[in-house]
Amino acid sequence: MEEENTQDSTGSNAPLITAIVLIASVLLGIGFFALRGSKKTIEPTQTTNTSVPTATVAVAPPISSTSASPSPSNVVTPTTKTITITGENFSFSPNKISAKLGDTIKIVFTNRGGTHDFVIDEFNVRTKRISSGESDTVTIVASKKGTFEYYCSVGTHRAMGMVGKLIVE
Ligand SMILES: [Cu+2]
Repeated sequence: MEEENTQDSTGSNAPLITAIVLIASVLLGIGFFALRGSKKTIEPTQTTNTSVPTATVAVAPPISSTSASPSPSNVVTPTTKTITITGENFSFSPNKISAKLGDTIKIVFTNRGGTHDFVIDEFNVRTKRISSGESDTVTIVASKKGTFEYYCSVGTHRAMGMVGKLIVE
């Protein structure tokens, strides 16, 4: 009893029990409060962190609406065209072809003399090496603007002038 200085020294048991219950509940309350409070006060960065995902979520809808809006405005209809190119020793005919950005070009490469192929490095296009009288077809999607060289990769044919130009505009 002497050690419980904070209690009223009335001597009866009832106030003591009441005091213990009170202290217990107060301690519980304090503990609960401390737990909740510590989350808020010790880690103020959490408040900042939680606001960041909220911002990300808020940013997300504009992205989808931005990506959705170009689609209707994309009225450009890509076309598919077929171009026949003839190869011989040592040239292509025609040696210049053109396309619009986004076009799909079907190249029918026909060989009328020697062994040749048709290659455009920038579009990863390459026909088989074909002999005289044969033909092979490749498809180019003109996904970038510029002037690209097509050539024959057999021997030194490219250096001998077996080249042409694909112009995408
Ligand atoms: Cu060739």
